[in-house]
Amino acid sequence: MWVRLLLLPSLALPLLACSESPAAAGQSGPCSTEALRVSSIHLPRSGGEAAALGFDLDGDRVVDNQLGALSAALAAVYAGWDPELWLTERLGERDVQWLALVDRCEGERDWRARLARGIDADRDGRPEIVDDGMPASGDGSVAADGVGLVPVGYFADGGGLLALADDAAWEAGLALTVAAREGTDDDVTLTIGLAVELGDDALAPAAAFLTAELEGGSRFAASIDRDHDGVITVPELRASPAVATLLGADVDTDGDGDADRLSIGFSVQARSVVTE
Ligand SMILES: [Ca+2]
Ligand SMILES: [Ca+2]
Ligand SMILES: [Ca+2]
Ligand SMILES: [Ca+2]
Repeated sequence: MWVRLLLLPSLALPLLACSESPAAAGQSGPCSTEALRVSSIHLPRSGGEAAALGFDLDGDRVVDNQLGALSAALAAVYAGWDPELWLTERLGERDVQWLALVDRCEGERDWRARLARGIDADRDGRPEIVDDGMPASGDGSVAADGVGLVPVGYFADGGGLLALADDAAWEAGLALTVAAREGTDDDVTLTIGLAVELGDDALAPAAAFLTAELEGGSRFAASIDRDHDGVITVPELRASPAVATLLGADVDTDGDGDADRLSIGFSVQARSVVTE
């Protein structure tokens, strides 16, 4: 389906934003880059869905989606935990500009996918690319081994508390893995996996969410607030045994035998966009 989408853009997507370039030696046709803007996100709602949306990012034959499982667990405990809702709203209002760039050459199975951070400083609807990481590449349905920009702080923002356009929300995730399929209309569904650090800045919205739940009488949140000051800090969150298990690194991205990053897997809807 993906091949058909990209080889017949004039039928499927009349407004495709392709930049054509001449074929290089050994390639069978012109190459193009299609820019897609992420318009909505879907995070796992259950352990089973976390497994279904995850990839094996480090080649040990175990599907990796630690943060997806954590988000599903929080959604099961807290009715108000809905980072998917808040991030999708910000993507829709274009306060968060998140782009996927897909490179293909006609007649080739090889393709590459990048996950980029954009801004639209002049608000003309055409985003400027701030950072496009390193491409994931593959010769079939899945492209792997890239570095992708991901607004992971918004994934930890279950209550919509994060300041808009927060630079600290973005991280460069390793082991970027992407699968793509054409949707029912002009949308493309991308399933994405990568390995992030989830630094203190990115985790802060989750602490703020639990502080708000603490005020609402959550016993789980009270168990995390060790000094009983009514505020859950990031160090308190990391120190909680229940949370620490799910915040432990689970993927070995540099092959030294020790897990060094946290995996996340999810899907997004994206649509062609003209970039500057
Ligand atoms: Ca694995
Ligand atoms: Ca612009
Ligand atoms: Ca505290
Ligand atoms: Ca390692």
